[in-house]
Amino acid sequence: MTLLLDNQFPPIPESKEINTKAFLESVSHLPPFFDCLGSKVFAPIKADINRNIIKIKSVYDSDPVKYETLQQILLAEKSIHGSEWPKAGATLALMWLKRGLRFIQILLESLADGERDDDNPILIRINITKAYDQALKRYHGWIVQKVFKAALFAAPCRSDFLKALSKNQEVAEEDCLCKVRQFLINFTATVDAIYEMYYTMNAELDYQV
Ligand code: 0SG
Repeated sequence: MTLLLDNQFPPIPESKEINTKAFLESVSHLPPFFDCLGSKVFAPIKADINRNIIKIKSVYDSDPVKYETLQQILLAEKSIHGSEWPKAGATLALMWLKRGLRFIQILLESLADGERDDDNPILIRINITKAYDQALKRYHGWIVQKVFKAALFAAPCRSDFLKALSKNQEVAEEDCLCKVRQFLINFTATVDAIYEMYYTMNAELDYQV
């Protein structure tokens, strides 16, 4: 999988300031992963995440020194956008992207923790639903919740998902989950730091789409 096993997120420093260039490099491996999931239902999700990344990248590319860290982007945009902020620019894109990242984190944690639906142990719907309920549902109105339900039924079964995580090679489940746990260390620290930054800077919004 181009997403996980070969592309660990870098560790974050004690200051918890996240380097924008390194972050963009890490998240750039997420969209291609959707092509391994085997259904066109995931195309809008891939497009949404791609749009978030492109928006953050275009701000960064406009002045890599000024926007060296994600914190610097939020601070600068707060003064640039005035009363529109935080519903503007890369701040808005990262607000949504971090929710998708939290979804991925919870999904992987749930799989690594061995959570299963005893009635349907070959499926991962229980893991996906847990991630959705905790990371995204509160921000979605009923139409988008219906899109989620469609995506849920198109989701690959457990073995195919783990295979996709392993670059479509057959690997022992426990080996794959071991790598997932390793991946989650820096990934979770990064997502937590972004959430903390939004909380500290009062940049989190609670509306539904
Ligand atoms: C095994 C895989 C299972 C997958 C299950 C998928 C579950 C998720 C299904 C949800 C489907 C959501 C589809 C898209 C929804 C979008 O409407 C929302 C809101 O999007 C934001 O809206 C944009 O992202 C913003 O873009 S911006 O860059 O230009 O700023 C902006 O347009 C904003 C509108 O703002 S407003 O003007 O109103 O202020 N997006 C989401 O909810 C994020 C969905 C992320 C899903 C991540 C799933 C990852 C699956 C990974 C599997 C390993």
